[in-house]
Amino acid sequence: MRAITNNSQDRKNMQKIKNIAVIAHVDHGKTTLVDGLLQQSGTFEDHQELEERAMDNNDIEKERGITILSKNTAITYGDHKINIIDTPGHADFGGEVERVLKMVDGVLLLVDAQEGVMPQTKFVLKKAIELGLKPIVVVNKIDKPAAEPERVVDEVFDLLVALDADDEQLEFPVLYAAARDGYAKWDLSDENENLTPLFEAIIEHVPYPKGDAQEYTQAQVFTLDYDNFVGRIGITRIFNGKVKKGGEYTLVKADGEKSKSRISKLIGFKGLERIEIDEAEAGDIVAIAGFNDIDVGDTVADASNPLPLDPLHIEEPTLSVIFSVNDGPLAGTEGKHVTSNKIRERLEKEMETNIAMKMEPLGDASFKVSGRGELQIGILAENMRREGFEFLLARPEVVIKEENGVRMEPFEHLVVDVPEEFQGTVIEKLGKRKAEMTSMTPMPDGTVRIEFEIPARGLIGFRSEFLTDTKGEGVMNHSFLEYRPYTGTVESRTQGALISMDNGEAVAFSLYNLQARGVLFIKPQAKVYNGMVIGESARPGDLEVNPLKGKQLTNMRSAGADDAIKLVPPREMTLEQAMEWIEDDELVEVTPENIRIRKKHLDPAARRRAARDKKNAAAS
Ligand SMILES: Nc1nc2c(ncn2[C@@H]2O[C@H](COP(=O)(O)OP(=O)(O)OP(=O)(O)O)[C@@H](O)[C@H]2O)c(=O)[nH]1
Ligand SMILES: [Mg+2]
Repeated sequence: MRAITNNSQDRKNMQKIKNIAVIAHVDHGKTTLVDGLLQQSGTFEDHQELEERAMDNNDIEKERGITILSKNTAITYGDHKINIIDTPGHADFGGEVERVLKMVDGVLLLVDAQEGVMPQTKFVLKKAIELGLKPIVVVNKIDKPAAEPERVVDEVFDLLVALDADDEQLEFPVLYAAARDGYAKWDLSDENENLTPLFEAIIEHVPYPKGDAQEYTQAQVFTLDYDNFVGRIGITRIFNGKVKKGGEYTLVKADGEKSKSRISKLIGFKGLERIEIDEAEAGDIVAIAGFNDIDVGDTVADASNPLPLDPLHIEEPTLSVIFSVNDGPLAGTEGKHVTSNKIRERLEKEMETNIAMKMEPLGDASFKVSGRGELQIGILAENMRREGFEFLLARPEVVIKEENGVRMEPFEHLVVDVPEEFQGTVIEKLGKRKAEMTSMTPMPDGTVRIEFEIPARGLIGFRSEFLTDTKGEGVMNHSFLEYRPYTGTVESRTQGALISMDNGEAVAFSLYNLQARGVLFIKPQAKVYNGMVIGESARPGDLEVNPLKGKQLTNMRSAGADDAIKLVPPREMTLEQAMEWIEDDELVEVTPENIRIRKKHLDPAARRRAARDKKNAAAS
């Protein structure tokens, strides 16, 4: 039986909670701002040192300096508890942002005072506006010499108008900040002091959570975690009612399936720590253990009257890559987990926690993994190789949809910033990839900002070409726009591959001779095999070469002479670069120790046959 209580009376006793997400384009300073908020809230004891970008706590996040997974923390400010969710800014992890926006009542939208509104600023703000959230705009990095904070505020305003924001959303508060230096202020002429103005803005402008602690329990899982002692943990936002340690609840899955279980452990957040608690109520964010098959999107509901919340809908993946078992001659020599079963188990596990990705077994020991972009899929592959997996990756393909009998493909919004002298080349190259220019603006630092709409297919493999064409000075950013009718053939790599015709170890003498043919990917002594790609040819069309041809078999002294040979350092590609580089008839071989590129058909005769078949199929 449920006690009948006076609601307004109870509201007063409810903890004062604010739930916010920090959203922005990549690198605009979200995680750094969260550091500042953690530090200045007094959540930490004086002797506790806070690491830089403390929330980016997994290995790849630390190495690359980017946020991949959204994470939550809680701070106290005066008599308020503020739950903060730090989100990733890279477009490929947009799904992380989408799912957490439903868990908060307000957002801090950060915009770099120099870069201004970028593709992912649009994407995340659009999602926030659609959910009716009112942003607090934080113009960050105002310390940068080329900062133009006023221009940036205008850009945000124009963007909100373009996104059909309502009047209330258009009256967004604006603060000017340097997250790294730990201050925010209402007026550019104010002193640089601390983040107090931002704390106050959060308390004033973010609405209190709407739920009711006396209602039937409804909490929704937005992130999963794992603990060796208690097993799967669901991080949930409680929308109504209470959750108690030891209490029995019903877990309602997205498909409506129900199961009952007890909460074995209830965990609250405080700064970077997790603390065991006995009870939490509507409005709060807590972690729940005790449900073995808890998943993202599930509702933890009252056992006597389970009322599910809407499942989390997020945008569909736009890109897919086929993972398959390594069947090359070096298979199993470097990895621990190499079988189809192991790969399937690992991919299935990933799909449970990552609702922005999908996996489809294709039979013949291969699996189609779909996500938002090469980086998202590349990071999964990178994590797997670190765990000891070995596998092959095929060229990324966009996810094509059929709508009312029309073939549709994903389009992206692309923004490039390039020094003026390179704009001609970049526009020409993008034209070949079916991009349409939508605007061109000279920037204060002498570069030109050019915006395009481009089929996502056209972007595959473009980044490395772009960096070469702009001598590394160009900056490109893109994020998903929408599905549009299919645009026909898009130009891809023009250079052929240099293919090894033999098995063994590469010899310096022979690599030296091959350097004139193109750019090599390998060093002397690298293991090579027949059909492995060892470099990019300077010309179109593949070329079979022999990287083993040395003189050391006939003349001992040449081994010493080999050391004296001056070789150009090879082009070492990251997993994502390799994935973008390859063509349809090539694969990336990923092992814990190496990233190699190979032809799908290792045997030259089979390769020629496949090429002929493909040509005939295209002609008919
Ligand atoms: N000049 C300047 N640099 C800043 C400021 N705030 C952050 N940065 C720098 O900007 C870079 C990116 O900061 P992060 O906090 O990782 O940015 P982020 O938005 O969390 O990035 P993602 O999570 O990858 O989207 C780091 O090198 C920071 O030191 C600032 O106020 N001024
Ligand atoms: Mg970050």
